[in-house]
Amino acid sequence: MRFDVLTLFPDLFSSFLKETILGRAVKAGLVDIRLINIRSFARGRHLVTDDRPFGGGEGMVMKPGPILRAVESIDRTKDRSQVLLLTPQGRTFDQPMAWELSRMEQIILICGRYEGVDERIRASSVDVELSIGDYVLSGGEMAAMVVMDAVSRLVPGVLGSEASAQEDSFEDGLLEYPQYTRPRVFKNMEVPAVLLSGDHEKIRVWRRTESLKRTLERRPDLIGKAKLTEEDKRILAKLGVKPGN
Ligand code: 9D3
Repeated sequence: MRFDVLTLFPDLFSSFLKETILGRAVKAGLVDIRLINIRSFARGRHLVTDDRPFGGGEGMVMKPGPILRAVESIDRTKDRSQVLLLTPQGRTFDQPMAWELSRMEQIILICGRYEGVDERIRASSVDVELSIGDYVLSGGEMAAMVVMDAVSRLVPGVLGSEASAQEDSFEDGLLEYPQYTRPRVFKNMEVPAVLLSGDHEKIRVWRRTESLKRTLERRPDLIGKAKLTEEDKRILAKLGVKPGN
């Protein structure tokens, strides 16, 4: 998997790439990340990358030329290659999209700054526009890191234990059950006895019940979309949820 990141602030990525699981994947040769400074494709004495919006208004807009030349400088020998624009107007990134992107060979991420990028970049150079959620960031870099993190850990071999990606919360559409480690008593709070019982079947059912309870309470919107087994439906019935709900 290869990521080409187009940004005005490549330095923002350095600790992220050094310190995370992605850094390890890069070292292991499973992921290749190239940072491309859009400014190096600007022209003129001052290497300007932004300009005032036609029609007036606050702030600055990223000029199309430098971004277009930066995209065109990338070798796209890869078969499965996509250009993503990180923008508040994009589709909200989620786990199914992360899985889809993990099947790509090359992902080109364009990080916007200022009030946004010239509209003609969308038409000429972008396959997909992505947002990471409904809040205001000051640029696309953090969003690009979020996408790279979520996608790369699904690439075979990147995660330490292969099972974990599949076991994750959101893969079955439910929130995770509560976790405990030592000490057994902390601030007068005990670890639930079932977890110390050694009865693996009882533990499995308790965890599944807690997952369902937590999802019902905190994210009722997820229950309808979740992959529920017959056992889940029995547990939900016991929790007072009517079938088909
Ligand atoms: C406050 C400015 N907004 C109204 C004029 C527009 C605006 C422009 C540029 C708001 C944010 C940004 C910068 N954000 C991103 O580039 C961005 C983003 C985000 O802000 N939220 C969630 N996902 C993303 S992906 C890229």
